[in-house]
Amino acid sequence: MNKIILATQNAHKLEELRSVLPEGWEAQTAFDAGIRGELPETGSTLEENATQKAKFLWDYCEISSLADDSGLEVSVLDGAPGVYSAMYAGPERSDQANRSLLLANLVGATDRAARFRTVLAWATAEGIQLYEGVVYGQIALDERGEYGFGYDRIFIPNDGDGRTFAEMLPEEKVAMSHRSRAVRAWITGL
Ligand code: ITT
Repeated sequence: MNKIILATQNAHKLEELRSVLPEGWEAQTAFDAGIRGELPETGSTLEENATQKAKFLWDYCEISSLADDSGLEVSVLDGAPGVYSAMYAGPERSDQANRSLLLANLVGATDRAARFRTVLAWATAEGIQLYEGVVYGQIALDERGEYGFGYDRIFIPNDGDGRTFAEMLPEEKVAMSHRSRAVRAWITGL
């Protein structure tokens, strides 16, 4: 059994990451490793934040650690909310407020192209490796669906059938998501 720590405190991300981990890998959370506060996340890029979180856990317990930092990048907003996706509408980090603000900022926009991007940082005794996963899509006109979290109710992947991520079963989202693509890149690099 390979023991690793998933350096994320977002329960939805943990569930999605766990569902695509290879056989024989046992994943603990930062909480399991004894971390009670927030993991450091003060960078201005997904790469910096993922690196900070993974390195913090490696330095704390010297167990290989995998951190996920993700964001939604909207073309007409020059890549916003991007690295600030979790607190787009303010420090309360409300998924509902974030989605409402994004839809309000896109009223009348004909170009609704966006992409979800995940950066995984893998911290081991050898240092830090970064892996990326991207999924291209469109921002819906309204919220649709009940599954998922964050911006899933307003993101329609181009590779799908017109449903938002939140209208897909969890396994359907995972089959094409930014996060699972990044995990596949990590597995290939092991
Ligand atoms: P950790 O730092 O503990 O991993 P977090 O929620 O702070 O958790 P991020 O800094 O990566 O995670 O924030 C990314 C935000 O982007 C997250 O709060 C969601 O609103 C959104 N997001 C990320 N992945 C998503 C996905 O697969 N579907 C929908 N929204 C997503």
